[in-house]
Amino acid sequence: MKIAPISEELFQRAQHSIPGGVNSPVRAFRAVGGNPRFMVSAKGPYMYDEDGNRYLELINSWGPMILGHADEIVQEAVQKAIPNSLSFGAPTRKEIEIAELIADMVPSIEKVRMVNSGTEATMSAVRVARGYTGRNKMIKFEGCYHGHGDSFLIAAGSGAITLGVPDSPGVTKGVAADTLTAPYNDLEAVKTLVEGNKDQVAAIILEPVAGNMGLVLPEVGFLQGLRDLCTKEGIVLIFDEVMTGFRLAPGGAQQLFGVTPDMTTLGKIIGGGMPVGAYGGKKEIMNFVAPAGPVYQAGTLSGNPIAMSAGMAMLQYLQSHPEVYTNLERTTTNMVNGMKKNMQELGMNFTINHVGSMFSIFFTEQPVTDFESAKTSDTAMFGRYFNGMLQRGVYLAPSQYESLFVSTAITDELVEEYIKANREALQEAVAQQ
Ligand code: HOZ
Repeated sequence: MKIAPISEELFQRAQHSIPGGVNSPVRAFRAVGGNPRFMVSAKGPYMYDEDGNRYLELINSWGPMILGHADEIVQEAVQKAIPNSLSFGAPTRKEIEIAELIADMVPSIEKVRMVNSGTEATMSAVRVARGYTGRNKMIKFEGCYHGHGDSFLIAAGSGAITLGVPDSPGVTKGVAADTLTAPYNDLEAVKTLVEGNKDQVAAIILEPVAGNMGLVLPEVGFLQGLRDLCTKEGIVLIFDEVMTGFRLAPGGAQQLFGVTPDMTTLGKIIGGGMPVGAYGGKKEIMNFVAPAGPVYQAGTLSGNPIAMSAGMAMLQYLQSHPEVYTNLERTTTNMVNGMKKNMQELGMNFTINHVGSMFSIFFTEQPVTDFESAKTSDTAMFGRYFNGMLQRGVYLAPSQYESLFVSTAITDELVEEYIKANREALQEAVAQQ
């Protein structure tokens, strides 16, 4: 049984100086009840909190820690870079090297601009698509989350759904009018929107595997259908691969599914745990970005030397170790199979969505293919299950509407421990019904 009085005290204290006590909403545990744990360190598969509790963890900083925490390869690269100053605000060789590496790994990217977060990447990519096409509107999908830029906070996933504010106050009517939304996996709905807004749609943006309404996979033909539609209508197709980039394959979901967008946004793994994002794509589009072209975008800390060193070490490792992806797939499949067996034995309603090293459990009997079906999950059950896992030393995403991420630090023994904790936590959650 994990008790956490120091974390509780810190959370109370944090309320006075930080909105809601946290710097990113999902961390506040509001959707699952209880108080967030305040972390002090992490190594390999474990995080350690202020109270001395250890957690086997499945969020991995929401994706970046694909090699587990405090991986030596990334840490050494950072340590080597630190003595040369933390920031220059002037170009470096490392920025060229990482741009070349990204272009080599990600099928759609010929040129790339480094930024500081996934949010910056998506905001900038849509601006470039608008500048390039001379059109204003954008299509996004219900339950997809592309960071907190104004135009994305319409029918948004992640913390926005978790807190019940998918359409955030503070977004002007004008911005909202330029954001059109369609259900995920509904190609016909997208065609109707495009038809009804002829020559006005600059971009279609989506997570090629959605990870912010829980994990939702693209149905066969959906990505290719969008690709064909965008080509026909002169619309810029943007894959938001902030979560899936370098995670589902060295070249991301676009490599896994064999569909190449016009632009791609990246984050998380690309920084090896440092705050990095990037957007890139075809040369003819990226040449619209200042100073090559007229679409303005800039950043004092963009291409930061420490962040570039961490990212470079991470990406080089992943490119030269393709077995990472087969090993992660095997580990995750074992976890998923163990969970399915547990839930079948308990006679529970469930759907588990899984691809590569990402998965989500939904407590519903129906397949989860979009935001509407994701919402049929029993979120009260999820909250009890989450807390049962936490008490058994397993840290999951504190919301139904997130994906879990497996790292290479999860060994076969840890898979067994995880499945055992899963069984006990489910039994408890069912008994508390
Ligand atoms: N919205 C992020 C995951 N989809 C959560 C980020 C965080 O709380 O760190």
